Amino acid sequence: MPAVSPLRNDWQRAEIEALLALPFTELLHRAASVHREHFDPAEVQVSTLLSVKTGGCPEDCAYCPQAQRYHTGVEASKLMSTEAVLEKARQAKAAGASRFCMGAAWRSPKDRDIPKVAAMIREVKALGLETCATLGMLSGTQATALKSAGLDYYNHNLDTAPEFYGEVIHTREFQDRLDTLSHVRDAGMKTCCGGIVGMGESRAQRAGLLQALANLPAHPDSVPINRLVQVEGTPLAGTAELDAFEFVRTIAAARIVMPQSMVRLSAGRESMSDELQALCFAAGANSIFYGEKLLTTGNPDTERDMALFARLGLRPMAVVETAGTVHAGIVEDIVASPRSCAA
Ligand code: SAM
Ligand code: DTB
Ligand code: SF4
Repeated sequence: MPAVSPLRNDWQRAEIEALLALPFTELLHRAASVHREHFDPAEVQVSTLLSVKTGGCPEDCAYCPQAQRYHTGVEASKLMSTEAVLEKARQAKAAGASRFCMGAAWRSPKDRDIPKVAAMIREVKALGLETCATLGMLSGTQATALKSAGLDYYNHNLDTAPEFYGEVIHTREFQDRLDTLSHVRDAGMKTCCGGIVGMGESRAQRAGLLQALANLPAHPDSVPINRLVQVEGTPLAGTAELDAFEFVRTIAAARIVMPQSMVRLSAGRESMSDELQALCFAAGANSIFYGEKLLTTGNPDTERDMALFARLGLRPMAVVETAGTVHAGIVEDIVASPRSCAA
């Protein structure tokens, strides 16, 4: 067996299904071993989210409380001012976040929105935070403009397996997502790309999501695994809840198929016990969203997270400035060997 797991982008569905079907402790052991090849398992990257433009979205994503067409009680608001965003970013930094992610409930930004978002990015970056944005579909020109403003990461999820996608979203195609990701990579930004589980998909379809992520031209730098937050008024409210061990299995398989990526334990943490979160960290999750709110729904409060880190002996990953670029502390060797696959 090689000392370090090779980076592959030729994963077969059956291989990932076989991982998901391993005895639980064997799967965790394998994932934990892969985790240690590239990371200090005591370090967790910490990102804070802010909804800079909430609600009123024209899309029909069946999980989303911000879609205009569902009656979820989320009120639509305009794009926040740069000063208001900066205040939140300062608070996030003071609370210990290393990355600040700005989300907008857009299908895609209008060209006239880009300079406003670019100003936010420039100023947040000047605080010494890594920057991330999630604004919907991007054109190549828009991606380049955001990169020039200093955007480090762009979050755009595949959300689910290609064959389950049509059950969840009808207003844009799976291929549109691949196209945006390709614009983001071409502009030289890092990709944050994952999905949601617990939407009624099968285990084979969870394997399909992981296969689609791992077989992208480059593994996403960051892979958010969201557990569906069921919001009253959305079509997915009332979906049978995913078994907790199945969720941990998904995290473990993500760690194995994308060994150098940050696997983020994302939405859904608020309703998870500390013990379940600990299992996720043991299975190779090494990133979280931190702060009382995600975009419109709740997240554990910072005191609870800090207490959990202390109980588990985990540390927030530091941010170090190198040659004008901000990198998470322990990823220097990864920066030197990007996650493009040899194949
Ligand atoms: N509008 C942009 C877009 O769709 O790309 C950016 C924001 S959107 C809210 C970002 C991601 O949040 C979605 O792709 C989805 O994976 C996740 N998300 C949204 N609602 C969620 C929910 N109720 N539970 C879990 N994840 C959710
Ligand atoms: C991601 O994968 N999860 C985050 C972030 N990227 C933008 C969003 C989760 C949203 C959960 C529902 C809400 O708070 O509105
Ligand atoms: Fe709109 Fe994004 Fe929500 Fe879909 S996930 S409805 S695109 S805000």
